[in-house]
Amino acid sequence: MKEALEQIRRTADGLIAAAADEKAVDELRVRFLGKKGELTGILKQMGRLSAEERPVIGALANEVREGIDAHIRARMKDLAEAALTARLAAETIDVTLPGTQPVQGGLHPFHLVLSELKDIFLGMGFDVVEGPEVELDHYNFEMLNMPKSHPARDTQDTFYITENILLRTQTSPMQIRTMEQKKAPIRIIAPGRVYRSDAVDATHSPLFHQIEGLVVDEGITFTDLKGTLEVFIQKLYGPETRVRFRPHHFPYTEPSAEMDMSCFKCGGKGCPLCKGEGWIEILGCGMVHPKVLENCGIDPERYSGYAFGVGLERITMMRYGIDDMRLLYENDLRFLKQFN
Ligand code: 2NM
Repeated sequence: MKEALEQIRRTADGLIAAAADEKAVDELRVRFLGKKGELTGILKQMGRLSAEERPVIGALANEVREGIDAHIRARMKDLAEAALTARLAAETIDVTLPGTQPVQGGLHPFHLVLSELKDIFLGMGFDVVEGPEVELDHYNFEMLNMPKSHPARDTQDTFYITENILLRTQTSPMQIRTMEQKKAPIRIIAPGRVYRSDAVDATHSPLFHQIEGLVVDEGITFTDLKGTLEVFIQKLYGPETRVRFRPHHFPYTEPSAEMDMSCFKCGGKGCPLCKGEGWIEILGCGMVHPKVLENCGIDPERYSGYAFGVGLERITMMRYGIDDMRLLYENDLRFLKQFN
């Protein structure tokens, strides 16, 4: 029996030392120390021993049990430590690895050109005013010398909400509101969204953007208009750019004109972009009609003013050589990424 106990001790020690993980060690605990284990099996046979042998074998059996138990605990501890060390090694963070670059956004070409344009006019002493896109017929048409019979008021061209409320077709209602409130002197630009009932194509959209300018003071003449707009275009497109004015008609200005700029592509020689003309139409302008000043409570005998309107789509497309306006609305990242 003594030999059997020694045998159990040797076998157990060998197996415990070789166990690969905590689960294997636990299985050995059951096999050697459990209720139906090998050691218990030996102890059950103690009854057969003589009175002299029993305490000796009993003591040895206890020693073997404690030895195996201590060995199991020590092995468990080692395996747990090894597992933790392995896990820490596997989960180590390499702080020297390059980080993930967050996707960098950028400004829409409209915003880039509008900021430049605002800077130019702020530099010349203009203020920027903004106002409602849903307007009264009164401000959008009536006050601008476009009576009920005027063709621009056709429901074919204008989005009406009710008979008297509509989506503004230009930003001039803001010029009217400003003249009504501030009288004179005034130097403002009014940028913003405007709406017309147009079908979408390469040069039209029912929603587009306009910037209108207005100057009202004593002694303002057409030369002020010409000088200011020439400086504006040269700051936006380069100092070599030339401008010319052609007579035109608007109900709210008299005289009225359209301004062309020398083609930024060929410099005025004539090319496919300017259709061989050397000139590109860029904006509408004129001296504020005396009736419009009067409508706003400004005395046209004392004050005069000039106004202009320019399409943000048009100047943005020319600034960057964009040939289809739809690109500006589709928000395709492959397009937008080219501006940052
Ligand atoms: C344009 C062309 C010419 C214009 C006129 C006014 C106001 F309110 F003073 F009468 N605001 N904007 C104007 C003049 C707008 O857009 C092509």
